[in-house]
Amino acid sequence: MEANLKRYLFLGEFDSILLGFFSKRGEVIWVSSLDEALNQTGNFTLIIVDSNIFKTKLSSNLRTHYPQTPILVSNGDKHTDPPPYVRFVKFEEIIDTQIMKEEKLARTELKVEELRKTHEKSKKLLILLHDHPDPDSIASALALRTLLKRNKQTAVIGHLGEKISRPENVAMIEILDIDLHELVPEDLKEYDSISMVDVQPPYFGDLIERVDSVIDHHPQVSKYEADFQDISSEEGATSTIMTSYLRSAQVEISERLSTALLYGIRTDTVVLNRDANADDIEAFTFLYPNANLGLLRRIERAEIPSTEIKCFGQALADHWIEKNIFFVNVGRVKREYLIPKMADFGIQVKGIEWSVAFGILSKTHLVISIRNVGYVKSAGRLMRELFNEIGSAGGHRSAGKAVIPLSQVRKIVGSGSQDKIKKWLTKVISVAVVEKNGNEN
Ligand SMILES: [Mn+2]
Repeated sequence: MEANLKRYLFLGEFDSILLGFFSKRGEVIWVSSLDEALNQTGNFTLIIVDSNIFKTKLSSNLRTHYPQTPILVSNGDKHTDPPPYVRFVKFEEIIDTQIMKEEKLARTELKVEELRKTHEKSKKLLILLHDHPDPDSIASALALRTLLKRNKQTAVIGHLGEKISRPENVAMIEILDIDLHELVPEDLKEYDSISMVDVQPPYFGDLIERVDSVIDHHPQVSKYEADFQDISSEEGATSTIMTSYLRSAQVEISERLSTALLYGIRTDTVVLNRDANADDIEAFTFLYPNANLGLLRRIERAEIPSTEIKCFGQALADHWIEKNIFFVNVGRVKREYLIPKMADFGIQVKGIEWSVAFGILSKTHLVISIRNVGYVKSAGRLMRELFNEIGSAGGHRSAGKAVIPLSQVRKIVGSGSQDKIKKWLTKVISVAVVEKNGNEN
């Protein structure tokens, strides 16, 4: 007998499918009584007992006779007081979960077909990101390009707005060698098809007349036209949606793309902590073995320029706490990322449930970044409710952001003085947060 041949002893009634699965793994011996089970020669890899005949006494008999063999009890309900060496396994459930997964992927493949058709005729496609591209949006764009079997020439990844500044994002672009184009509105004419990932048309106001496809995980806020729309707001990252597209279409995911998507999921869900669901975890687990963790570490360790350390110090000096909300005025900044970085910092302060950081960017806009601890999930909604009328606002459940032109701010507070802005924001945000807590309790 081969040393590594697996032998399975089945005792009781079993579905032929289950027996079939095990016979593919090794030798199956199927008996109907305990006596027969105890009369076998040789050893077994595993003993599987039918739940209908399972009794503690029966398992201890088997245990005495085959002291080295673990015992599984198939299906049936969990025993109230299971003997320590017996595992209860619902085989039907395991198979059911797998079937569901395959079914989901098969259905996703139909979507992918539709998406591919949408852009089929395009000679020059634009994959458009929001104005401040983050790892999730960049990775999703790369994934879409791969999914559509296009290259740098036939599918350009671009964004409007300013050059990206957050050190990790700059590092991601450099280390993964991603060609991200800074566009101005006139450039849009060059493209015969537009796809938006990680953002939806209303974000751009009236700037973009026609969008062919939209793939996003932010909640849908208003209606718009697009041939293909996939808004899965239950997912923690657009990268999760794109990973399922690639898997369902059986497209090979390169090391570079795996690394990018993994980083996208990591950052949007703060290492699977914020707004992550089972799909995010599944996508993460799938990508992990194929990603380059060395590159990831280099991206994440991106240094903050020493000249900017001073800004952090100055900003922190100007903080206050009102109703468990941490506020910090970052002041005038050249690079926007300092503001969300400070909001991230504030949420770590003991006893804090919300953290708000704001500052004035390139002398023209007030940028507000907000975080909450997670169980009061409505940061994006809060930002929209408060600031949508006067600027652009939105975000996830536990992280939100608003960008408001200073001209609008002046209309409300009378002047652009930082003192007045501080008072105004402290008031509107603390009132809204208290109201929200009231509603949800
Ligand atoms: Mn995202």
